Amino acid sequence: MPELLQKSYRDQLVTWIGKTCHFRLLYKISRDGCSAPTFHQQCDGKGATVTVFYNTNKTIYGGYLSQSWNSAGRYINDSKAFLFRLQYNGSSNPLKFPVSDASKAGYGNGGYGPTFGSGHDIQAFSGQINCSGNVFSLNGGLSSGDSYNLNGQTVHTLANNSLKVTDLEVYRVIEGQKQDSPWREHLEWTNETMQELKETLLDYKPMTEANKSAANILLIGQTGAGKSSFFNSINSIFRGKIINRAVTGRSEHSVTTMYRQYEVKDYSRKQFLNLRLSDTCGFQEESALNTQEFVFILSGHLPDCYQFNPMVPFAPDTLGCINDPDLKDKIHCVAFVIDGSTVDDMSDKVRKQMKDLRVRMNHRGLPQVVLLTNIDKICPDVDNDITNTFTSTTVCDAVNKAAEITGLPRDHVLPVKNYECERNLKTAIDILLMDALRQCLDLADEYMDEQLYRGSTEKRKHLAKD
Ligand SMILES: Nc1nc2c(ncn2[C@@H]2O[C@H](COP(=O)(O)OP(=O)(O)O)[C@@H](O)[C@H]2O)c(=O)[nH]1
Ligand SMILES: [Mg+2]
Repeated sequence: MPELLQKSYRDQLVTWIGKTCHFRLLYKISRDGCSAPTFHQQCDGKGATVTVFYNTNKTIYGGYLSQSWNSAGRYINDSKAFLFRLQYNGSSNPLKFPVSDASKAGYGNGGYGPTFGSGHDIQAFSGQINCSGNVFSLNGGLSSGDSYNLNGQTVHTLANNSLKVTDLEVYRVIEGQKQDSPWREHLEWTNETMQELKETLLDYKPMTEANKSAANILLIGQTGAGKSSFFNSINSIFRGKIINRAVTGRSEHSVTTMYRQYEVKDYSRKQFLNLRLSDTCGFQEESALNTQEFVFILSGHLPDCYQFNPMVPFAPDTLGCINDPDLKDKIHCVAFVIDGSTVDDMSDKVRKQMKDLRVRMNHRGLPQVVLLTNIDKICPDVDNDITNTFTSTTVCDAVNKAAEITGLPRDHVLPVKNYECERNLKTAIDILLMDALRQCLDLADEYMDEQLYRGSTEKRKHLAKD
């Protein structure tokens, strides 16, 4: 059964109450039955409430108490209480009536429903009322001006002098903005979370047996999607301030023309993290990324700082080629970097390129994620405050779209916001970025584990044969 109190009336009540708050339905007679015990069971001791009557004349009226309801037969002292009318005979017509005798603002009686004022200004009902048709003929009473100042209005203009209602709702008034339920579970947006993530990444050690190894994460995607920015953002977090090591920017052609394996240094511990982020040239409309070159990257043949040359693709006899790469040289996780603001109009050509690459990766059992960037650009709420990421339906839609395009499961699509023009680091941005990186490392570890296991069983088979 839907809540009847519409947005504009909620906003009006918030204005009258005078502080940021929202409402949670506690009791509704069409849903819970119209009975005094039920009302008290669900509403006593819950703090501030609004009670709203919807009568058959389409007039909406009621009362606000900043103090809890009780069943003790006691008046409720409340200087902030008021009665109100929101709608009269079907038209919006808001009026507020402040309490004039605060000591009798409400009346808590176990045998009564919601009751306001001595006399009483509004007594909803006593005992139990059955519904006839859709109408509850409440057996209470209206008597204007006992403990509230009606400013010249009467029970007729407040409520058509009618307690024949289609519904009556009691809402709890909760301070602060409403938190919509998130579309994905997420970490808390606190400094502690940020510190914990930082330490997890600092303490990270990959599963390879080689001593000086690191997890290799390859960033691929369209030019301008935010690959270099992602590396810069991660680097900035561990640097403690915003810096731009990898060249970023939008241009016709990819700014990055070199294969770079970036290490991340932590400046507080003065050590490198055990991970490398590999930045490639972006794939573009005109020149499809050479698939063979891509496979060389995955298998660890390309040296750091290799300069791509579209005229002469990389080959095993290219100077600097790593000839016999082992697990530590290979890529352990691939992150497709996708611009969240253009995910809707990604060309068929780019989609096809991605699909082709995915075939190669799947063949190797290589884990893949999507880093969905620019989420600040698609949703003003997120732009204002990154902690809105997982309640933003726009971001949720973009995540779904990216999952559909890539064929990856939705929970492998990780929304991030890169640092681009900020002057200072921000906790929530850090959390989103580091959590995405942590998930890449988890997948990289799984892959390495699998490869090591395969390697050792093959070795054993080999030994058995000898
Ligand atoms: N607003 C916003 N801008 C971004 C984000 N990520 C990257 N950019 C900007 O997009 C442009 C291209 O990014 P870049 O990292 O060079 O893309 P690359 O070609 O994939 O390396 C730069 O001007 C960045 O500042 C993001 O999450 N939000
Ligand atoms: Mg780049």
